Formats: sequence, structure tokens, C-alpha cells
Amino acid sequence: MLIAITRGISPSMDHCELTHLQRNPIDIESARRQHRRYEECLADLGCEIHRLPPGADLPDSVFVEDTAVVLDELAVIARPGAESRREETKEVAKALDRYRILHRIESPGTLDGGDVLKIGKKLFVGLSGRTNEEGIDQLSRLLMPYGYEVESVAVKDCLHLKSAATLVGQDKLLLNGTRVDEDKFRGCLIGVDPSEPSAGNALLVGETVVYPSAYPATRRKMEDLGIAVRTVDVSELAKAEGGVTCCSLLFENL
Ligand code: CIR
Repeated sequence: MLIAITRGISPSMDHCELTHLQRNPIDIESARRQHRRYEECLADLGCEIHRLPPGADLPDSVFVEDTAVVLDELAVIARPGAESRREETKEVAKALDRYRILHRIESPGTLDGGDVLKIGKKLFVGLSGRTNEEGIDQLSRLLMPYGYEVESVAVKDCLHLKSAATLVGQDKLLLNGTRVDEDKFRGCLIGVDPSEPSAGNALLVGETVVYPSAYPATRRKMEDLGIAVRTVDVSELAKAEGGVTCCSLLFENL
């Protein structure tokens, strides 16, 4: 059974961190509705939702993906690059403790889960404004005994590696080649439609891709390749630079 850890929208979400977008007021009620639909979509696709209470003073706490990297053998509690987000890891670590042995990224390392793209036994990690080389080295050392390989990838003009590149099938990667170096990756590479530069973030659940309704041209491209896509409206979450991967931590309950 797939578990999806999620976390409710904080009443302070309007004070979220921003890196590439201008601040636009967030309608908290509408963000909550969108988030509930997102959870319903994951539940519909077979996930058991394990929802954590919102962090009242943690504006970005809905974006649980950044707080941990969960693998079959262990979970690594991240050390988010934005200081305002470090407290978020406590509640998530408590929840993950039920499911996995926990390890941690320690200072001066920083690592956001949104920078970690797992493809089989290989983890590509974005060297971004949030994740530093020390964080990547620590992750690599923690995972080596389990047979994982870690490789860093430069990221530009976006928040995280997974803002630009995500898996949409076993050997299919959706990506914006102007934001990450596509030569790093093998298999079937699907470029986002040039009119939708931020369309690289998709969430693969089983064989279905959960995808923002804001990117119809890229969605059609995926559908033309036979990929099943379920769209969700995450427009309010996008104002906080959130996408579809960042609102859950997905893993098997082994
Ligand atoms: C931040 O800047 O950290 C949040 N406002 C957005 C985090 C989105 N996380 C993700 O895409 N993994």
C-alpha cells in the first residue's frame, strides 16, 4: 500500500518563501480546497493519506516533500536550505519514524527533498539555491551502503531540480531542458511545451501522472505518448512556488 504523507495548509501561508515569483496574495480557503482535491486524487489512485496538522507558524509546511527523502530502506530527514523551513522537519520526522529508520542531513549541509529525483538506484540531486554540495555529499555517504548512487545536477532559473524534471513513467522523464542539462539523463525525454516553461513538475502515482491543469499543451504531449494524466488545479499553491510533487511524501508501507 502506498502511503502519502501530506500536511494541511498553514494559516500563515501568505508569508511563504519565494525565489522566482513576485508575491501575490494567496486565498487560503481556496488553497485548502485545492489541497483537499489533491489529496482526494491521491486517495483515488490508491494512496492511504497520512495528513499532518498544519504548522500554524510554518508558512511553507504544506510542502512536505522538501523535509525528507524516503527510500525503501531508510528515510533521510532533510535540512532545508531556507532557515524558516527547518522546524517543519520535526513533525514529519515523528510521522516517518513509524515507517523507516531515520538518518539526518546535518549542518553545514543543506538539502531540500524537492531537489532529489530518484530513478531506480540512482538519485540525481539538484545543486540549487537550497541544496549545497555538503548536503549532497552527506546524502551520498548515507546511501552508499544501500547501493544507491548520487549525482549532482546544476539547476537554473527555478527553485528545485524537480521544478524542472520529474518521472512520468518507468523510463520517461518530463523536463525543461533550459533549466537542467538533459545530457545527464537517459531514456525517453519529453520536453515541456515551450509556452509552458514551468510545466516540468509532475507526480507519478503508480502508472498515472497527477498534473497541474495550468499546462494543457504539455499534458497533451504526454497523453499523445499514451501516458495517463489526471489534472488538478493547484493555482493557489503555485503562487507559493509549490507544484504537485511537493505536497506529499509518497512511499510503500513495507
Ligand atoms: C519554498 O520556497 O520553499 C516554498 N515556497 C515552495 C516549496 C516548493 N517545494 C517543492 O517544489 N518541492
